[in-house]
Amino acid sequence: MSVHHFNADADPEEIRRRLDTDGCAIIDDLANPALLDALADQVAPYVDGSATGRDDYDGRHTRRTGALIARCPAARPLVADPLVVDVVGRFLDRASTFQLHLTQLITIEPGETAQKPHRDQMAFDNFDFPVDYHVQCNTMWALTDFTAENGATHLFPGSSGVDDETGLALEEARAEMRRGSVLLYDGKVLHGGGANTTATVRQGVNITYAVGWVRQEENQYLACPPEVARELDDDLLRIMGYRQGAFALGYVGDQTDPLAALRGRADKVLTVGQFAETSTNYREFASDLPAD
Ligand SMILES: O=C(O)CCC(=O)C(=O)O
Ligand SMILES: [Fe+2]
Repeated sequence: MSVHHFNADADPEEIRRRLDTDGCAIIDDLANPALLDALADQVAPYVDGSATGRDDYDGRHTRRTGALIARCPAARPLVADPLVVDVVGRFLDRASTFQLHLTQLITIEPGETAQKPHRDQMAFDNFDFPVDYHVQCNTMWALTDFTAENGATHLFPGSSGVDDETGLALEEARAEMRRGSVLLYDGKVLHGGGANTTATVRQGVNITYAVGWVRQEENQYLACPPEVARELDDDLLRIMGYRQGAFALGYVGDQTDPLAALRGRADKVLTVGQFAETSTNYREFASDLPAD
C-alpha cells in the first residue's frame, strides 16, 4: 500500500475523501520554492538553538523548532494555504470551527532511528474519541526531499478506524515526496518519523489543525506575542485561534470577540446567525431558536 498522491490543482473534496478512507494523502509540489528558500533561511538560526529530543519518541537526533508564525514570516502562507485550509475545514466539519494546533519544524539528523508508530490524537490525554470523530488534521510540508533513506514519515494507511491493530496485517507506506510537497494525515492514523541513514538532514514543517473546542498543543497566544499578532492578517489570526471556538469558547472580558480585542475594539462575539453560517451542527441546533 502506498500514500495516494494528488496534484496541486486537485479537487479539495477528493482529497478529503481520501483522508476519510486512508487517513493520509500527499499533495505534490504545492509550496512555492522561493517561499521555502525564505523559510529555510529564516528558521536556520533557531534550529541550532533547539535541543535534541529527550527520549526515543521525541528523537535523540531530532530537533523540534516551534513558534514559526512569529519567527518565520515565510511560514505564514503555509499555515493559511488556501487548498490545505479548504481540505482541513471539510475534514473537521463535525466541529463548528477549527484552529491552528501547532507549528514545528522537525529536523531529523543523520543517525536518528525510526520513531514508534503512534496516533497524534493521543496528545488529548488519550481521550477515546469516537472512530468517526476527527479532532485534528495534520500537515507535513517537505522542506527537504523526503526519501526512504533520510527519514520520510512511516504511515499505515487505513489504520485510522481500527481500534486494535494487533493481529491486523497493516501495510506500511512511506511519505516519499519532493521538497514543496505536503503530506496530510489525520489524528488517528498510525505513523512515525523514519530513520535517517544518510549524511544530511530531513526537514519537515509540521503544521497541524484541531477542532475549535480543544486546547492547542502550541499556545499560539504566547508563541506569537500580541505585538507581532497585531501585524498579521485577520484571516491568519482567525486560523490561529482569534475567533470563537464553538458557541462560547475563547471570548475576552465582556464577551468580546478575541480578534476585536486584539485590535482594541469591544465587538461582541458572533451572533447566532453569524455562527450558524459556519456550523453544520449548530445550524441544526439553531433551527429551533428564534432568529436573532
Ligand atoms: O517527523 C515525522 O515524520 C513525524 C513526526 C511525528 O509523527 C511526531 O513527532 O508526532
Ligand atoms: Fe506524530
